[in-house]
Amino acid sequence: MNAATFISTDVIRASFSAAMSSMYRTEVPAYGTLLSLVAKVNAQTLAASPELRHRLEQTDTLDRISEERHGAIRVGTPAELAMLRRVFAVMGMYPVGYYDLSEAGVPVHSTAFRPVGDAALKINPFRVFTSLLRLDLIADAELREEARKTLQARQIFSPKAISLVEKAEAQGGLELDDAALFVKEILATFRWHDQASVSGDLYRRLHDAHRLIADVVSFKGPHINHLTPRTLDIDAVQDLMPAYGISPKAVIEGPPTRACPILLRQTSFKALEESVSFRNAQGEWETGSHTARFGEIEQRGVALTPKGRALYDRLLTESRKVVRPAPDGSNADAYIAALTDAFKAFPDDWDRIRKQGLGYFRYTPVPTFPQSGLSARDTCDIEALVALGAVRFDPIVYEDFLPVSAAGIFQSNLGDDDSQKFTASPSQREFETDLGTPVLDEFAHYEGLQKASIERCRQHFKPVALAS
Ligand code: OOG
Ligand code: NI
Repeated sequence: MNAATFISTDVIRASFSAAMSSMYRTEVPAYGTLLSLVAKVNAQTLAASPELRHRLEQTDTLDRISEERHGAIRVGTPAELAMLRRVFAVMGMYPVGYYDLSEAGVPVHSTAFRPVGDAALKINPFRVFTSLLRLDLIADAELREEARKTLQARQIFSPKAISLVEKAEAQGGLELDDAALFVKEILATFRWHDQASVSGDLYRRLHDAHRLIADVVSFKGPHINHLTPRTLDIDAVQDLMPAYGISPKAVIEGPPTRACPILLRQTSFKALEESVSFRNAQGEWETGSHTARFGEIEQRGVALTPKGRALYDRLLTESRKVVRPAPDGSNADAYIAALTDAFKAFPDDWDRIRKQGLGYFRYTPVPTFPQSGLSARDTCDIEALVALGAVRFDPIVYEDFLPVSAAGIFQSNLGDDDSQKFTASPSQREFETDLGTPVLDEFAHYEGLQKASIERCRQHFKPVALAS
């Protein structure tokens, strides 16, 4: 087998992301509307801010934005999760981070499969937030057993999909025809099924335990539940959504509006009520409904260091002590005011964020800088290089998720009446055992990117300094 004829994992991922987007546009037309709105706002934002355009061009990240999105799926068993890990690896996507959603009243824990490393991210940063249902959080033992049996009985991957994953692993890649078939077969795993695989009665009991349990257990497969394009101005999209016939949730999750965006801001529109059918005791189909699929948009900012993240978490908690956002949006203005007020304590210019060690940055040599004037000492000191104007710095984009925001998104889709509570019970160890591998530590990853960029700057100037 000739490795040279294998299709790159980045190309398979880009092709899968495009296929997923086109499928979801057909399944949920409002997603298509959202895509056009985001494209329009992004173009306007770039036209109005040459500085932002320049930064994106300089860092070679302008092109990826129009193609950028994340999706979310929820699976029911450790075996399904472990197989997904193998599926995503064929597309160059690896599990990063652990998210415990139980503390937010959602009986799942999660990771994000995504490309790692600069080159792969630039080509296509497609990510999939992947949750595993925690049956251990269902209190009713009988119902738990029924749910377990139902999940055990299903096979969410086609035999062809499985054999292509095995082939990719054995050969070290896939050739063109196999790669195309792989995309098609895996896409089918995530499509919507309007015929439930459980009876209406079981569906209702699962639904009463938690709406999300019904969503995971009742269907043939883990339908994609949303796809999220990336916008450069989330406030503008939020304001324009109603004019496009889409009604957004009341508040944007995450940090408030800022000159220098940090982490992640997200908003969504409510899940659709969709018609589904269930088999009754006589084996006939009965019509019912299910709400699961929704739309979301996000704006990404700088990745924060542990110190920056601790400050973010503290300020968010402080603001929520003043006002907690009500699911019906009734106190949205008061919440936004409290949030904005709390975040006055977070520096809002890139240099202070950088100097105080709150965010991660990528350093690049300024090509026009005359190298001859540098002393050996300057070239070893990144601060000196920055001060001299020999090196520029750009924020490293946050590629991951935020558990509190994820919980807000989950909640807004569960409806205002869902008050089930679980005790926080993170269990990263079990999750990683089920997954079959540890998840990557996001901080270590960003730190590595920053360090490598500093090293490249040093190398760039070093030979000249030594010669002088
Ligand atoms: C996932 C919710 C989390 C995000 O953007 O934070 C998420 C889900 O609803 O399954 O996608
Ligand atoms: Ni999402």
